Amino acid sequence: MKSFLVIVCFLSTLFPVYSQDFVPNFDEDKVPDYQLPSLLTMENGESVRTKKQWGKRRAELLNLFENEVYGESPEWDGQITSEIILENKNYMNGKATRQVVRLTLERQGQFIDFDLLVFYPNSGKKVPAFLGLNFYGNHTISSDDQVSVPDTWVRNNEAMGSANNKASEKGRGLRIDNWPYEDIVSRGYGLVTLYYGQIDPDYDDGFKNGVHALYPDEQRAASSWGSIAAWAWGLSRVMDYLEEEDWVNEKKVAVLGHSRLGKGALWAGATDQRFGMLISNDSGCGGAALSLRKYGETVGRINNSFPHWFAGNFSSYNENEENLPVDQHQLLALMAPRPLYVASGVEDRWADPKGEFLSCVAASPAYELLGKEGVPAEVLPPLGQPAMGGIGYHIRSGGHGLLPYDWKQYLDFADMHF
Ligand code: GTR
Repeated sequence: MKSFLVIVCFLSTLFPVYSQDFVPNFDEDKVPDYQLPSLLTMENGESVRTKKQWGKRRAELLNLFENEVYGESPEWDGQITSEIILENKNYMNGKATRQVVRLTLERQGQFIDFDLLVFYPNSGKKVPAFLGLNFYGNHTISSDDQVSVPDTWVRNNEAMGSANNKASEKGRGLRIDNWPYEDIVSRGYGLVTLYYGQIDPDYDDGFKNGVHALYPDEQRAASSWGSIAAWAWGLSRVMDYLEEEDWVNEKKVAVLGHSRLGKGALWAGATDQRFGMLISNDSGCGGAALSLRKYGETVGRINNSFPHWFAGNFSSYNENEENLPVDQHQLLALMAPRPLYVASGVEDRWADPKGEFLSCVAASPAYELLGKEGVPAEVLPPLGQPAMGGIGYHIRSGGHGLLPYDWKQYLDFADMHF
């Protein structure tokens, strides 16, 4: 009996059980024939040939993604105040400043706090910076206990020391490899990160908590903002703050996100053109991967597992991708002409690495129209051989994760463009 259980456990790591009625396709031969919705044809049938026409096409596409996929986020009409609650100007032997900055967003008597963990080089110059949400709290990116553990809702994860939706000291420092601030600062960049659950806790509560609570009178509709849009909206509020800061070059802020937060980073780039570079790490379905391929995670599967991530309308395309008026290459094109990097892990089949690459290829004509290079590869590049143009892409060995290899490429890509 014991050996039977061991075999079952071993097999389930090779073939994860997703749900009784969903069998993901991981077979390239079973990818259906599909035709992507046209990038450079207006809804009225006109071809897009000029920058001006692209401006109109971009607005059409943004509107479709807002209505059908992520939901429309409200305009910000509140106040943001900031307070430095921790500062060390002699961090990394004097090379860096580290801060915790609390942003308080206030709107019509409702408040929410975002705690930013900030590192920047003491160069005395305005520097480019990476901005990204983290999964388990800022304390996971700090080995000293000055950076506090979040007291808001956290996903349960034994390895990260969170249980009963509470974070704990056990997670301290465990994610420093995912956020290698020493390398980032040594190469002349700042890093700003915050815990994503402070913006919107990642569970279905009917869109009442997190930043949704700043809009208590909002009438929820099938096109209202889901959690991915809320995380993206939160990134824009951080940008509001960064625009006022002396140490950062606000034209050179790269938003980076992994997985669900990669979906959020892309939506932030689509809705807010102040971000100067966008980086999607293993974002998969609803991120960089093409939905029409139905490889790995599908629209139906993601909406069933995470009903709060997207606009309600997105679920009308469950097992009905053919009727989606947009696909994700058009989302990537909304970043143009700003530099965009998409990265995959070869074992991360759930996120459809090939679909992420093909999406970059199909987004490239928008870059070319705006005088930039798209992704400089026609077929999936070999493992560990990044293709870097206006769009960068790599597929590396290994699975789902934000790894030092990924960061090395992002830093090189930022050097190339910033
Ligand atoms: C998975 C989800 C993916 C991806 C991932 C993550 O469960 O199916 O779309 O977002 O979570 O965020 O780690």
